[in-house]
Amino acid sequence: MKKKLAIISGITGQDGSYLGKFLISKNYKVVGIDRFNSQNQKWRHHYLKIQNDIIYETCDLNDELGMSQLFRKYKPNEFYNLAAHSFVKSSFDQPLSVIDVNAKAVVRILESIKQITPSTKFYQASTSEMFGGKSLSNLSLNSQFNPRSPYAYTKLLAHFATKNYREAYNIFACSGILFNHESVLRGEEFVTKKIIKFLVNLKEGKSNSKKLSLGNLYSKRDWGSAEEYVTVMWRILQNKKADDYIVGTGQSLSVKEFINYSMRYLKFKDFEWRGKGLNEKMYLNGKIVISIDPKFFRKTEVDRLKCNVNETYKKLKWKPKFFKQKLIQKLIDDEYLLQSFYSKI
Ligand code: NAP
Ligand code: F7E
Repeated sequence: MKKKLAIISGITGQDGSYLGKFLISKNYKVVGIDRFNSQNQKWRHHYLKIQNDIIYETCDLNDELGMSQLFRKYKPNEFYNLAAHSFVKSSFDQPLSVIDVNAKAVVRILESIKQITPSTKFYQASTSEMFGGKSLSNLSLNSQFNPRSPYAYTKLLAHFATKNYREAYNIFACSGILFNHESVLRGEEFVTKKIIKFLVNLKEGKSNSKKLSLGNLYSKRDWGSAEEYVTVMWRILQNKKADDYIVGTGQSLSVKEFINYSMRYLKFKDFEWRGKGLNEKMYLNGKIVISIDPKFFRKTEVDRLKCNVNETYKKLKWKPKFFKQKLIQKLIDDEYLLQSFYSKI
């Protein structure tokens, strides 16, 4: 039987790397879109040992001609649009370039599908950030959107464009509204990776790890596993009908709770939090190890996000295995494995 062909944009990122690995294991031919300067980002592919199984095509998502040529050349069965400016904090500093990649480029891809390969199934990486979130209740597809960053409002445009191409042109275009999902391959600017890498180094007595500065300790996130969530992206495109989906764990933790669980799993004793607001600090054996730096605060924060997991289950017949302590334990165990992998090469 002929292999299915999938194109993944954002192949060098956390999700692109895990999705590439998963689709290769499903016997797909995987074409990954990287950028000219992506070379140093291939570390994830080396770690997952997939670099020889991916056909790399270098093309910026904003390169309209280059992108449309990829559709002509490969006529993909599936296209997973994972490329994005994905860091919420820095999206405030460069809103116009965020609009280009997170919104306009998505409409161009949908146009290419419409004009060149209308049977290509399309997955759009939508996000729980679109909800904004002051809401206390669990978020579902019917919840109100209230984007609070350039990242979120550009993703919302792409989300509605995906829906519109589905309804107006009958294209198999789906959005997965995914809540935060983490892994050892997460970029180091994101809070879970920042905390876990610091604490593991601290535990191991590495000299570069004496103190960590963080922003808002009290925002709450519904954190799941990236390795698990990429399998859901694939499931979404295998369903009979194109639709939108919401994917989370139904559990949320504050940044501070995330740190406390991590400290306990790493068997740190004698740690305590003292002070309030900008003066809040964590002490270990009497010494400050975590403090607050306002430079990590967002101009407009999303205070809490929690998914209505019943909706995830109802529409996808899928339940997450990793959340709360189990997720944190995996992130820490995997951080040790990653560090040991790199110490040997
Ligand atoms: P990530 O690690 O930051 O990866 C982003 C990818 O986009 C990288 O491969 C990056 O390439 C690529 N990219 C950025 N700008 C590009 C451009 N102009 N042209 C081509 N490629 C470009 O993000 P992730 O965590 O894997 O997330 C994957 C997708 O899911 C993103 O769209 C994100 O917004 C969305 N999402 C993520 C989460 C989450 O919790 N992880 C939740 C909901 C939605 P380089 O390596 O060259 O920089
Ligand atoms: O922040 C707080 C910060 O940057 C999480 C992206 O994948 O998930 C991700 O977006 C929370 C925020 O992720 C620091 O203020 C405190 O409340 O890890 P983050 P994010 O902004 O939730 C969504 C679903 C996406 O779609 C995005 O692409 O942690 N926080 N102190 C901090 N955050 C960071 N980065 N650094 C700190 O020092």
